[in-house]
Amino acid sequence: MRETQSEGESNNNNSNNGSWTQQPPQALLERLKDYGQEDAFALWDELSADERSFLVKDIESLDLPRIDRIIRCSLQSHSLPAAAIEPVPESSVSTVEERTLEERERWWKMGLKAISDGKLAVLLLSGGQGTRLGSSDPKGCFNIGLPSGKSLFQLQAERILCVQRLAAQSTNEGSAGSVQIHWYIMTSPFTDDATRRFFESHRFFGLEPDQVTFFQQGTIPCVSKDGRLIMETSYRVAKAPDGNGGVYSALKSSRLLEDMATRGIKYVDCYGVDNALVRVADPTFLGYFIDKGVASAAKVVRKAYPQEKVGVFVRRGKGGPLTVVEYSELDSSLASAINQQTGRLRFCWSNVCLHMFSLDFLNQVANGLEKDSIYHLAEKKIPSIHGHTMGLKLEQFIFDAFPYAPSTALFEVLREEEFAPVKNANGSNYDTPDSARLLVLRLHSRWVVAAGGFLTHSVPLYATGVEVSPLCSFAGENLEAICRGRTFHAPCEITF
Ligand code: UD2
Repeated sequence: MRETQSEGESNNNNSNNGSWTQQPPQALLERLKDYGQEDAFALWDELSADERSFLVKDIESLDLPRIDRIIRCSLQSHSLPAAAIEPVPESSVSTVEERTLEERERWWKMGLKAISDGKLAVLLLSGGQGTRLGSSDPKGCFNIGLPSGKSLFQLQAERILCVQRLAAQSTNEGSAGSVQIHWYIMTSPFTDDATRRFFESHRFFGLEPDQVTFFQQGTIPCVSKDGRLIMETSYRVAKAPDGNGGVYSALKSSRLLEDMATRGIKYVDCYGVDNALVRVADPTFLGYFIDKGVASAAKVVRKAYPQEKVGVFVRRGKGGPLTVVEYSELDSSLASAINQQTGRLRFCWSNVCLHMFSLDFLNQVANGLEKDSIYHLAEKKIPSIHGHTMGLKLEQFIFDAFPYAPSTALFEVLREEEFAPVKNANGSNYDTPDSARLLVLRLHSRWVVAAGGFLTHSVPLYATGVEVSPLCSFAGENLEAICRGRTFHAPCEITF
């Protein structure tokens, strides 16, 4: 396992080792005044010497010109009317309906070949705070209650192991041990330590430790609606992760794009941790991506209902680039707009945080970051010296990069096969560990029956059912030898 830290915040070493006079350092106070942020020192007189030292170091760690530019540009941009959007042209979407068996098989083989050639890396976005789930642990640690009790991290690690095996078998040598997929895992200060400890305590779920690289995304101060820094305590600025779009600057500052190039990586499969059905390192998606020769691609599902909390792919203006409008920013009338010809939602292709990028494109994005000062604003309750106060988190989104892609392809997948979000605590109406578990068990039950197995109850009961270990099967393949003619009783996990 390799450790890298993103520079994230510049270190400025002119603090005078903490022995403070009665006044804040004048130069620093003047810099704060330049940006209207002198209130950060408002409680100076009440602070102890240690607290004063901490506060000065905290302020010095901020790249004030950059943060000021982001706050101003983002607040200004937010007040402007949203640019006109159009549905994506159907020609941009590879639909399940039109996909032939020959194509699926060809893409699967192309993907396995590229994986066996070491050209694919996996990039996991795991810096989010699982506040909606009600768990203080990183989301990947979450056990959704499957018969195996496996966490999301373990399910994903075992899918990587399965693809490695399939790729090795697909090559002439067929040597099972020769294929290794490198797994880059982006954490944040809120998830890093617990994530590393979880992997170590589970011995990396059977992966080689040195095929996993953890790196941290940056953080950015939380601000009031008029752009002032919010103080979490009297000597600490409130900060939050800079959004899953912070991955680009984190990859750059951790020098991991060079690391990928050194490993011969050409393609990066990038996904969100909180999807129990995510097909990590999906050979079919990779084969499609290579076959289309695009720089970026995303898996999409048909939106289930207008208010579903998913981004939707749109085109900015006539002939404009593809991008995503997040659910929190899509006008409700547009979310409900119906295509009169088809009767379907006008904006129906949902982003499900399943992306594929060429390494060249990631380098292009990472080198073009400076000009990107517009962050999304999320209105949240922020812990502050005045208790929880309504403030703004500033985030970049992973899909903000799509408009810079020379070409983006959308690959429809079935939500019942590949999208089981784990967002909200059990008891909520949707996207809970219970609903995700049910989706997994229903899919696996279909796999077992299709492979000639029998189930003592065909549709999983609410609580449990029959689970297929990712070590056995990635997408339902190779189950005949295990299942044919056998009867399975819930709860159970089918494994080697
Ligand atoms: C995300 C998508 C949304 C839809 C939905 C489906 C984004 C911006 N939005 O919405 O369009 O696909 O998922 O479930 O992708 N993360 C980080 N660092 C951060 C914030 C988030 O790594 O600073 C990760 C997080 O751990 C998760 C993923 O990004 O793996 C999405 O997290 P989210 O909860 O911010 O996004 P959500 O569910 O609101």
